[in-house]
Amino acid sequence: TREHRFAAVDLGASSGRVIVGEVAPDRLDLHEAHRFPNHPTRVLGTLHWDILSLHQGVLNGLKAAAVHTGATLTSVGIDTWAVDYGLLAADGTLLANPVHYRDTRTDGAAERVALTPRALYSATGIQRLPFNTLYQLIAAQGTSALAAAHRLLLIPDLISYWLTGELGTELTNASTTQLIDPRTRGWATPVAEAAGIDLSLFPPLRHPGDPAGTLRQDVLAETGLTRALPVTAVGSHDTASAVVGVPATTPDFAYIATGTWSLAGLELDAPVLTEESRAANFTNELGVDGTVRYLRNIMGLWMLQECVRTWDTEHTHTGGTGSTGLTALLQAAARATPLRSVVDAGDPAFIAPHHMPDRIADACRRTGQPAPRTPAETTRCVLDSLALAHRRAIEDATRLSGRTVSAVHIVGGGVHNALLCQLTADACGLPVIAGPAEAAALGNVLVQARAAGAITGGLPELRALLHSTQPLRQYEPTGDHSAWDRAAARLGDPPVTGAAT
Ligand code: ADP
Ligand code: LRH
Repeated sequence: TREHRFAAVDLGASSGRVIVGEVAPDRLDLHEAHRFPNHPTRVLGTLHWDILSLHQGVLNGLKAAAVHTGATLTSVGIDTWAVDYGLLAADGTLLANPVHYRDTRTDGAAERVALTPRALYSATGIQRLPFNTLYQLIAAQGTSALAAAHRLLLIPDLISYWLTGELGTELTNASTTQLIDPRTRGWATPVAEAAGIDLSLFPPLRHPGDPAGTLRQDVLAETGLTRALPVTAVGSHDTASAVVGVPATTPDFAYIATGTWSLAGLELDAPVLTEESRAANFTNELGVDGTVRYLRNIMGLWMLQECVRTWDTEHTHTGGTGSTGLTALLQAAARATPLRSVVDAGDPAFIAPHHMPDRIADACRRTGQPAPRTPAETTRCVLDSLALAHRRAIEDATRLSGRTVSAVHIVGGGVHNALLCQLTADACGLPVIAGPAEAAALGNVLVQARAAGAITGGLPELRALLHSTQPLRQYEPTGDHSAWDRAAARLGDPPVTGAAT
């Protein structure tokens, strides 16, 4: 059989990458053509994405992909983090540099929506996170950029526009705006009206697998790609692509996409819009092939990244942010006292940058636990806390959806963190299947490959191909399970065994 090659552009909050996937019905090989850092930049007090440098990273990545494949790519797909956007003038000019979701301009914006939290949840199914696009747009009301805007493009749609000149709004990512009705999978017009948001800013919706234009001449010239190359819409929300990239072989699985965030939950066929679900802050984001990503956002490895950044500037931990420093830190954390102190890794108080070790220590003191003293102790606290939050999310998701789970899949950068994977297995009392780390890029490649006819089938078939081709590692639960109940109780959580029935 003939192989096809696809370029997946996958922009994460910590790094961007362009990955080439070589696909045949029984083969799936990945090659990382290019990886580049993603450094947000504060200007006049506002935290921005450095969007032009990210776009240059994409161009450099496509150039590297062209070299690697001898310019034989079949198509390109783009996924990035959710919720953020760029505003365009009528002539297509970017009116302002996109703002980072961790910027504090959205503080208090949720309180300014003229809808009750209950009405908003039953209309959109989206969890309350301060940076949902809805709240960002409310915070931006009255700014000259929004007043002048002709179009609003979510980040993957903006990159896609710069590559092709074509406008569109991809559905999986659009669902994170909190302006989509998960039952109709179309715009939640009453919500937009109540919030004073003009939905005509969004170009028409497109779906994963739809054509999204062809690379512009200037992009071809700059990247050394030779012929009019199609861009295919994929699950352009990185988490949508990562969930396609879960190598599950049975339907009763939970997933945790671990990177900057941990996104922990279940794949469902229909949204859960109950009051209990709202109170538990579960989200119903839209997935590929009509699915729903029923999950909760957990702070994820961001907490550790920010600690390492702080220690580095203070010269407390001289290992550096590179992978050697991280490996040494994780080895020390593995030897630290288990479950000495835990924090609520779902607490939005950890969203903003800066002073992460202090904020963690404060949270421990507030809950009557010893504050971690060393980088190893702090790291252990973060990983124990993430494992505990993973367990709680999976328990809550199963209870609220009436589903059962026999295994937990971990995908994303956290796959490289064996301690986190083992602690998650221990906390959940379930086997953890770890891998692939580049699940978002793989999900991106698979949706392109199916659109191009290189492979066929639904999500189970795509996942079977992942399962048979990608290296995976299984972690069995160990240790005293009740220790996790006792740790959870320190945060005020009821024992999970009781909650699950
Ligand atoms: P994102 O897509 O949000 O940018 P990733 O999925 O790339 O994030 O995950 C990044 C995280 O993965 C890092 O913060 C780090 O904690 C973890 N990670 C990556 N490589 C390693 C490694 N070699 N050892 C341990 N952890 C790693
Ligand atoms: C992960 C992610 C997550 C969103 C957050 C803003 O990269 O897309 O699903 O909640 O970024």
